[in-house]
Amino acid sequence: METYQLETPAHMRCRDQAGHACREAPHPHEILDIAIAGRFGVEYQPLVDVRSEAIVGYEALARFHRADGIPVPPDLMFKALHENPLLLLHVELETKRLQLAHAPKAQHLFVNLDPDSFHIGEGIHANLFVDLFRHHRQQSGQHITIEVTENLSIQDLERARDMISVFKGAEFGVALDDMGVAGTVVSYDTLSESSEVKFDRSWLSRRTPRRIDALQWFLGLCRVMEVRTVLEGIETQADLEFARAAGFDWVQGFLYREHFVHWQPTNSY
Ligand SMILES: [Ca+2]
Ligand SMILES: [Ca+2]
Repeated sequence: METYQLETPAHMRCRDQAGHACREAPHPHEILDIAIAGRFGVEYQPLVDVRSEAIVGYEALARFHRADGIPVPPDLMFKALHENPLLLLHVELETKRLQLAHAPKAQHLFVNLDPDSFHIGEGIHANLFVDLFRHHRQQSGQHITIEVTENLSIQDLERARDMISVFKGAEFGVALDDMGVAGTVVSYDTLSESSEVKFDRSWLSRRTPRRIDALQWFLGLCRVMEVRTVLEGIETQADLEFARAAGFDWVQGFLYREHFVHWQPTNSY
């Protein structure tokens, strides 16, 4: 399949007068069209080692757009898909296949997986997602880490714990995503089965002495438990210096925008 890698073209950007991306909930027929016609792409954001500043891997993020090329925010798309489990499964499988197939060459590939999708993908003998990721690992030799998606409800926590155990058992990495926001899945059990914890950008924006103390305590715990720490939302050199001084292992964010990799099917709009 023909591919190109570039920033979102101007005609595909949907912005209001203040320059923010549009936040209109997509109509059901748009959701169906996006899902069936495969109007989705991938944005790969580099994960960077704080000490060497080398790119050690990428996080694959799903991107969706309508037939006219206007992007649909992924959170709104997934919210709508949650009301249609089979459609959710279809979109998750198709987007993960693309994310694996077009992944930049790097030691690590991080993919996001919703515990609900994982649950729907459960078969009699195997799970569709475990099979998909295992196949890619065998073909590419790439180390795959599953990011446990943020903003889980209480009911989701049980499913998240199941998912973490299955992937850990199949020798995949597991990253707890968005440490710092409410509803996080972090506990002693989940931490002991994880390879990474990803701290959200609120640790950069709200730096009270109490929060810095709490951060140091948590980073120390991660070190003791041999869990790698990642700080997201790095935008400036000062953010990077903060991450370095705090002792994070890896960072991610718009400071590395020029190294983002985009994949989009050429004929999807
Ligand atoms: Ca993520
Ligand atoms: Ca995140």
